Amino acid sequence: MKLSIPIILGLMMSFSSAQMNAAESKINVSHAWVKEAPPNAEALAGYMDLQNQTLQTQTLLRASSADFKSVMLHQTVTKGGMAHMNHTPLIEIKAGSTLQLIPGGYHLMLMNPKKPLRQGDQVQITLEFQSGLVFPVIFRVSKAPPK
Ligand SMILES: [Cu+2]
Repeated sequence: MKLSIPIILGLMMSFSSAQMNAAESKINVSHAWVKEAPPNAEALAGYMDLQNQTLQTQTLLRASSADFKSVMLHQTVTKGGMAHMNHTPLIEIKAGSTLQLIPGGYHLMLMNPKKPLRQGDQVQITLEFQSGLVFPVIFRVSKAPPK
């Protein structure tokens, strides 16, 4: 028993320092999903939660995917009871905060899917941030937001 304690402590310490290193340089993405659309839809919408675990504002500049002809950053704004979609050049996530891309707000506009996408399918979308962070995210196609 006594012999195993330093080993456990060592494991715990290396685990927490690895987590801290990741937290210093990471943006955590969760609830990444694409809303299922009718088979002939020219555009689908992608949503996710972007948790900025870094100490700086992170700015999403671009998204791209081999599964679509193009990907744009969009924002839905409601004016006088009418919803409009605007192209937005960037999406900012403040340090230590979470920004949600959700129906009625920011979203990824996914143009011309290269194959039919049904509930349960997955697509990979690469996110590019101003800081130089670039990483792929797996989005699940679904009729409704993930829980
Ligand atoms: Cu849009």
